[in-house]
Amino acid sequence: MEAEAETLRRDILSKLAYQVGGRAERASPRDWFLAATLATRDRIVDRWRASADEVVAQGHKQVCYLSMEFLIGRLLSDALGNMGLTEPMRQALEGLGVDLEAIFAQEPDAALGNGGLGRLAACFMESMASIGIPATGYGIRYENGLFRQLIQDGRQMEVPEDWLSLGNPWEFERSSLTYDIGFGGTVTQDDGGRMIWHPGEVVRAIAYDTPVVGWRGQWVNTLRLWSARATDPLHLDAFNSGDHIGAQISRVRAEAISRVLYPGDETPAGQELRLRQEYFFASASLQDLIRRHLRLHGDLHTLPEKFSVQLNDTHPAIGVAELMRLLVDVHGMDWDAAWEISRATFSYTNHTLMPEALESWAVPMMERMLPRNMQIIYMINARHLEQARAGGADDALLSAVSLIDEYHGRRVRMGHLAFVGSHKVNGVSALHTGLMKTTVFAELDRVCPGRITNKTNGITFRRWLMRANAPLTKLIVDTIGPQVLDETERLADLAAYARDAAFQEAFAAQRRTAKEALAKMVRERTGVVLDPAALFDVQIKRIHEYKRQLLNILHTVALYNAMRAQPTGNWVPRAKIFAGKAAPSYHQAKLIIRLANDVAKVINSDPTVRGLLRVAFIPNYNVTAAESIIPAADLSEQISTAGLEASGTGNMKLALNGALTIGTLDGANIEISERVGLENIFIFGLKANEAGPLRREGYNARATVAGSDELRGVLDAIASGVFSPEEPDRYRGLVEGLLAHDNFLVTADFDSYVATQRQVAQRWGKPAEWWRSAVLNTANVGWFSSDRTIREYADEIWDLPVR
Ligand code: GPQ
Repeated sequence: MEAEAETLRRDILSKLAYQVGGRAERASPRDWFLAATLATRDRIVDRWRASADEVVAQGHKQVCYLSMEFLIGRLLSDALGNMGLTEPMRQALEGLGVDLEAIFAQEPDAALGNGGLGRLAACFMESMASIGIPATGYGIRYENGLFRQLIQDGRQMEVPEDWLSLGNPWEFERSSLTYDIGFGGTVTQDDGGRMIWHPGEVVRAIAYDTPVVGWRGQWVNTLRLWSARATDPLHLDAFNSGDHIGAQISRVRAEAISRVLYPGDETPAGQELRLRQEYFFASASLQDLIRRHLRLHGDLHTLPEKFSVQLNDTHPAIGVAELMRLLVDVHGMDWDAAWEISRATFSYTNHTLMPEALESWAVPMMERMLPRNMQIIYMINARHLEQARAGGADDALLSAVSLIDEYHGRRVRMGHLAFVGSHKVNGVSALHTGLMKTTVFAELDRVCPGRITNKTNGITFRRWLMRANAPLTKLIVDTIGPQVLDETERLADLAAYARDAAFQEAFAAQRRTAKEALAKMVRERTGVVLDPAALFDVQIKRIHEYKRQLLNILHTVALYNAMRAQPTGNWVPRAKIFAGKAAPSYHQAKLIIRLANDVAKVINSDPTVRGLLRVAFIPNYNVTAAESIIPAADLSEQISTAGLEASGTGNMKLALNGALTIGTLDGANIEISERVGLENIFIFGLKANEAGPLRREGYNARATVAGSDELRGVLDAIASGVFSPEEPDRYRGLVEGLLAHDNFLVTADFDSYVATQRQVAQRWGKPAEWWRSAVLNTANVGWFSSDRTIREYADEIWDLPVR
């Protein structure tokens, strides 16, 4: 260890001098971060090469994970932890008078994703490296990731995040690894009948590689992100004749492709850019796949034996048509062979059933932007429909399974394209997969039976327990031994200590420390003072109507009303903690953020409830913030309308860290409840088989409200301006909307939610019972490791032996 720290120290100084160009006496924390990261990266690179060499030597099958989003967050602490270098690095920096935690804090949070879908991709990358599955994550190197959220006067403001502005020490630019991506133009046929596409515009994709090191540093995979460049960046004539901006127009147009994560798609221009992004990264990744396969194995007919391509949602689904184009048009394969190879290579993960989130592209736009791919889609569809008809499908069934939606102005259904082009299609929790078979993909399931399979999501315990919560990890290791670090199912051994008073005390003490740290962070960021002894009631996730932050706010107001009516009652002190971003164009979600902040302002300044109730909205929720909030949460809010949350993964992180869940029987909550036991989780509300029909048939909120004094009191307070005295009507529309069409059944579940929250408070009042349940949560969620999820993908989808 000492020797390791000493070599690290020397390497850091050398990096500082020769790569960062700094001097130890004058180095800024940022300089130290760069030098320390470069020294760490060197140690990963050797194993990276060894992993790559082994793949070549052994001819291993490999995974390509195609995802528009990789919400990776900070990497240094993760890489050091997996390499077993955290302590040597701490010592090395100490010897230089530098604090490791301060260096960690220098790293920008790489937010190349929006939420759960992107974070899942990041957890999967880490698990594949940890298990030793050869894999490449393919995505886009956005110059600006997810926006930074500011809360100003209670409202969300978005400012661009520039994670690359000070350089990214993790990545390697591969300037010679480039592919040309065409757009527009025309299609002709040559004498031999081959189709030739003459694009009207060509954009170049350049690879940037980041190593992804697994647990114990045994295996290293690659995250390969594409950046867009113009092939002809400057029209020199125009520039020299004075048109300095016009001369660069093609560069600006090309580079827009990798400029921002999820550009607004409200406008036709926005939709076009989004489709350009999707095709750009799918085409570059598949061209790279073909090059790699040919180099290693020579013959494209063996592609599915050597590579599996996982489509993370429909964002890369255009890849189905693109691989056909590459195989047939570029590599001269016949259609049927190409189709068989393509389908055996692809599989598709669906992450939502919500109709507005299912992608479809207008046929005229596709024809204009991707004329050859559109022809191929027609060809795929013709054969698919022919097969379905031969299997006995009638016209109604044919129109339901067609890749073209003829009812909404001719659109390509990307979910259908992904489904038809894949050999397996998976949902992300048992409930979600079941609903896929009875709702969105019911007809496709009839026509292509046996394709749908479940793969319940998971999370990497390295980041979400070992790194985010080192003190709890230490307690666990001290109690049940270090094997748990390698076999997460061993957590079950903790169950024996659930009633042990000394263990409970240690568990609670650890949590107390985490809560003090969070209280400090909340105070610094919001000015709100939280009492670490209060019950920390936490809802952290994207702000979305179906996730029902509104229901939580209504409960907050109900508590406030009740406390004010009876200030000397026997109340459990609570801190309601919210965090999350709303899509910039999602007005209703932004209004909910504003309401949470307005409610916080009034409650936090009311002396009647001081010491009883506090509300905080933590701005700019991201992976880094999650790492400090999760270890401090007592109660985890997972309260989506049943049937609408595909899985959830925050629910797993919070339970793993010992929070009790209050939740609906939705997504993975169901599987969590089966594992932790119904006595250790608070389940409430309508079930999916009740909520679904109610939403479809039309639910009458007014009748419910008329029957609940408590709910009426809450809605009246909000509608009449109690929380917006400077603008009393601010939330009148919101409340009236809820009464007129409560799409997400907030009012329907209100009474049940409030009653269940009372049970939460009662349990909190009996610490021995609360901590027993908390320990049993940690003990029983070992199955939700993304290592388990990835092993299931490897076994049942990728046909890939796990070593
Ligand atoms: N999810 Cl469709 C996203 O984060 N973004 C999306 O665009 C879609 C889904 C989430 C989903 O809402 C969660 O329930 C899942 O746990 C998560 O994907 C990962 O599967």
